[in-house]
Amino acid sequence: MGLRISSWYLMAVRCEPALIREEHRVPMANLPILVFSGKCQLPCTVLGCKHKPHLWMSGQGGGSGPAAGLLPSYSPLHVSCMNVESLKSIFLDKKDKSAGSKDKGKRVNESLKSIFLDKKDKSAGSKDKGKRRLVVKNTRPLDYLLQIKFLSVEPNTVVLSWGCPQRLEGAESFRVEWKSSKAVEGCILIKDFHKIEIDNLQVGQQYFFSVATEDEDGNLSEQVTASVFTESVRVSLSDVLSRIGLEDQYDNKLTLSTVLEINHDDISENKLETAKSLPDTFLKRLMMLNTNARSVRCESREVDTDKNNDINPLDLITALFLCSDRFLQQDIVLKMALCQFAVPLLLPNHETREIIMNLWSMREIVRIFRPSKEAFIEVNCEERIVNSNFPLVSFVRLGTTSLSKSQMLNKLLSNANQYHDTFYHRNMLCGDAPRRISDGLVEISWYLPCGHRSTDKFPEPLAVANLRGDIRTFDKQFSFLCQTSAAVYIFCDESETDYFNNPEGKDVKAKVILISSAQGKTFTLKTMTTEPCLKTTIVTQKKKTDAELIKALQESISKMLENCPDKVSVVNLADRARWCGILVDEDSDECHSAWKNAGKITKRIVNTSKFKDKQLTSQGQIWKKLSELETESWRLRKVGNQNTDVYRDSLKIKTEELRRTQMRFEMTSAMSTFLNGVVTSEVQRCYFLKWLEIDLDTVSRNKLSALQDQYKELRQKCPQDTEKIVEIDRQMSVCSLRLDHFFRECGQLYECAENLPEHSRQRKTMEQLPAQCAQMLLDGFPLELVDGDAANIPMKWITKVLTELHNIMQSNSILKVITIIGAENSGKSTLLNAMFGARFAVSKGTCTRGAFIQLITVNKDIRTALGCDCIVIIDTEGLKPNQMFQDDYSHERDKEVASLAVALSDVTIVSVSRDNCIEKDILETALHAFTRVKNVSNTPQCHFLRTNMSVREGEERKKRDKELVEQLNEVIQNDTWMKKANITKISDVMEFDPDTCSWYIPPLWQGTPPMAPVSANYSEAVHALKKQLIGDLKKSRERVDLTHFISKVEHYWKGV
Ligand SMILES: Nc1nc2c(ncn2[C@@H]2O[C@H](COP(=O)(O)OP(=O)(O)OP(=O)(O)O)[C@@H](O)[C@H]2O)c(=O)[nH]1
Ligand SMILES: [Mg+2]
Repeated sequence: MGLRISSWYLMAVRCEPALIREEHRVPMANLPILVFSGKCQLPCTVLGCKHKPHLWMSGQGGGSGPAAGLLPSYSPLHVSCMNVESLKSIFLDKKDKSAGSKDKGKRVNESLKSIFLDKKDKSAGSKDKGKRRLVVKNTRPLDYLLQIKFLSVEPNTVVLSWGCPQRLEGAESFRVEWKSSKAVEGCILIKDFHKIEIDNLQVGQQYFFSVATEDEDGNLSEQVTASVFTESVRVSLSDVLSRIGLEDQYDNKLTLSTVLEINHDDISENKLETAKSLPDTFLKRLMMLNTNARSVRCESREVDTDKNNDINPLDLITALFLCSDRFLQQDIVLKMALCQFAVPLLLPNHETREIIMNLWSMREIVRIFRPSKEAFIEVNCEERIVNSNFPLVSFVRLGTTSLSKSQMLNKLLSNANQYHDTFYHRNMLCGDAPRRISDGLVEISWYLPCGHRSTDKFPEPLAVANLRGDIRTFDKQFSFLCQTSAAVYIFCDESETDYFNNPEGKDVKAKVILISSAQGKTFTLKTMTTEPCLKTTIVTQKKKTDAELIKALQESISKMLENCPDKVSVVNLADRARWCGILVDEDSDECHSAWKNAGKITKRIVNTSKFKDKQLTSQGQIWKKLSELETESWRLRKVGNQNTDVYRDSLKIKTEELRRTQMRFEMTSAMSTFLNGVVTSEVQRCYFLKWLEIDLDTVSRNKLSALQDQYKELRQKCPQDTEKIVEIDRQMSVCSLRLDHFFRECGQLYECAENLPEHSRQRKTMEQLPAQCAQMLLDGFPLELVDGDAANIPMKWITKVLTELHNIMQSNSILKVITIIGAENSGKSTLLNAMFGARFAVSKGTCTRGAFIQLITVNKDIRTALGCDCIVIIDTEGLKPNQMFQDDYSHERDKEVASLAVALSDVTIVSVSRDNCIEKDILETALHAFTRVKNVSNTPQCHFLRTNMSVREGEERKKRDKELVEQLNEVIQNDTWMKKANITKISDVMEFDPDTCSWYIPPLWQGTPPMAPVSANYSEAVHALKKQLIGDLKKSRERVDLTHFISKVEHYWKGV
């Protein structure tokens, strides 16, 4: 045991309790303790060492801040077995505090010397020390020293506490001594505290700990002694990671694009045979929004019945978070929230002993709900959850409990007839397996009302946190929750309440309620106060059953909600976390500077439409006009009797004139900030784009959300009122502002840049842009292929981006294409996102305009089997059956886009409709899209899809399939245009087998949103469809690479 202070350069020590960063932990053995003055609110790096130093001391020059107080003559101070609290108690001699002189430094040094008993000194039997330790004068009985308690016992560390001697008066210290069966290991004197953490112990060894009091004259009381065995198996983070095959990912983080890669599991039946397949299986299922994703266990366990060999899903999730990059973490959290799984708020890292708060990871969650006030006026709240201010209610436990806290919480938060396992609990698959790395995890979830009294458990929203593990071991997490929650509910046994006798300066803002159980049989709710002393007040009678307890909890929370509790947002929680010494996931330079850059753009936006006019000048009317001229030169709709060549020439002259005007536009400040944000390192660019996406959503949401509601309502209630529908559609287009608008601008600037002087800075930047944009596609961002507002493809730009992509892929860019077309707002984008983990925009009203592509790479192992290196997914604008006729042919856009998508695809999905009424119209429009490209492309494989529809197998299904074929034939027979094109049967335009290619996708939600998770049936259907589509791709023989794809895009777009 190395109790050793190797040098004595500590000067005037000026620590204030509030400034101690690691309040309840011991500085790890062999770590230097640096002591500074001033406040450290943020985790910091000192001398290249991150977050390790926790003590503060004024340096020779005084000053404040982490670096300021570092002693120039500092050399490592090795300390073991020393709780910061105790060190603090030594330093904080009240008399010393007021002083500030060299003398004080001396005194402290002396004090330190007397306290840290070096092992060498001990063994040498230094006369003085020997005396101090052996002379026991005035031995007092130990009745006032309560029993020693072991708060946590780990392989190398033991935390013990002892009672508070009631009869002790004045400053008296405790001498704690410990020895193994072999020898005395260490001894320490501490003051005012009754708890200590001792580390560097041997694994699986018996230790004897004794505590005695020592008065100012060095008189010792009798000792109280207790013994304990340290844990024999050391299960470290790396052990768990290597068991599940993530050992390399701790340093080399998993990324979203590797997770989305098409691999073996997508083409064959995947069997979960070893623990190493657990992460992949969990992630694949989660990406498909499978609510059973967490229930994974490897099959080999059937022979192996020892539950200790199982991996607890909470360990799996913790490991995955520790091994994923920030962007994958964000995606995991988003998908977990859609599945209504609780998400990690405080993530422990047992290796580094750091706790990380997830704020960035939660930034993408947006929820729609209806609190009582809004329910009254029948409007929804749509909010980004990290910014929402809700009361936080935390649930923790002291000791062990017979009932599952998490299961209890699930029952508490589930609406009637809609039970859902928000928190994973011990009665679920592998939920009883030992938790090796996830104790100390704090998860968060939200209860959000839908505005119906009969359904809602609580009329107001609330955030619920759940700490895994015992509060005695996870004091930091517990303290954080006590400071931030409106209420903390503590599950504990009646016999354990003594624990709260000693609050140790905890800052408790929350109302604390004990759920006190008598041997796990009955439960009583008691409010608890610790100031001035522990006092509990019973608030409920004894509850015997779970149902009774849940009712009592529900009443207790409802009452709290009625009393206007303090509210807090996740963003506020992060501020508090920093203060408590918890790291926050977005505290990195890259994230912060990206946020600042994005803010430079968004803070000047007052009106989105005006912003577009002023800052995104190259698009808008001029690009629309250019597009009209360009498409007219291919389609010749208005040529009339004119000579086509002459007509084309006249269009060309007008086009060139407009381009010249466009070129004269100056680069705007918003665009130059945007370009700075994009032309940079990959990580920084991803942060920037995500921040900008979030900020743009914030500035446009209110107006857009109301329009989307109106649009949806009109579509459902008055579909015949096309004039109004078109007007709202126009307004949505005017006020929407997304990343796509900035990339559109890039496209236009790029097309103009070739006319800029060769060495101009702007031209140079523009020339880098396509490669950055190609990398963006690889990072999982979608790219706009057809601009939905101008109904055109910026051909030069798209060509360059895809060529760059081809280069990045080192020419291994053989691709196959899956396309979706069909009824608007029928869940097409939602389906693609669930199927491939894509990020296509989804919204309540109409949303996708034009067409977007996303790239999914194929794992090297199956490239030969699948016959391609990547898959391009094309999401298209919904087909509008009753569109108003407009002069500019914009009503044709959806059909043109659909035709292009069909022509490019190997497999096409046609989403028929969620509302049966317009099914036939959609079929007709879809068939037209196939007809247009009949002669220019191969006939693609086609799947017809009805979303939001549960159809059982058997007779019902057969009947429906038959109806579909009949409808298709009917359309073909009655359609004069198709007749003219010589189409008489389905197989003339597509490959379609009604037995395998017609699909019924069950409703997305299981129950009533916002508390409804995605339904397991939806996810299963999506999974089956994905397997089928990939099987189809395998069959398709065509081998086209990106360069060829580009020419196809141009060819078909001009031809449709
Ligand atoms: N109730 C219910 N809602 C769904 C279902 N599928 C999708 N949605 C919701 O419907 C809305 C529209 O979904 P999108 O995926 O944007 O539909 P889309 O077909 O891509 O829409 P457009 O691109 O505008 O044509 C979203 O709010 C989805 O959450 C479903 O099966 N049931
Ligand atoms: Mg869509």
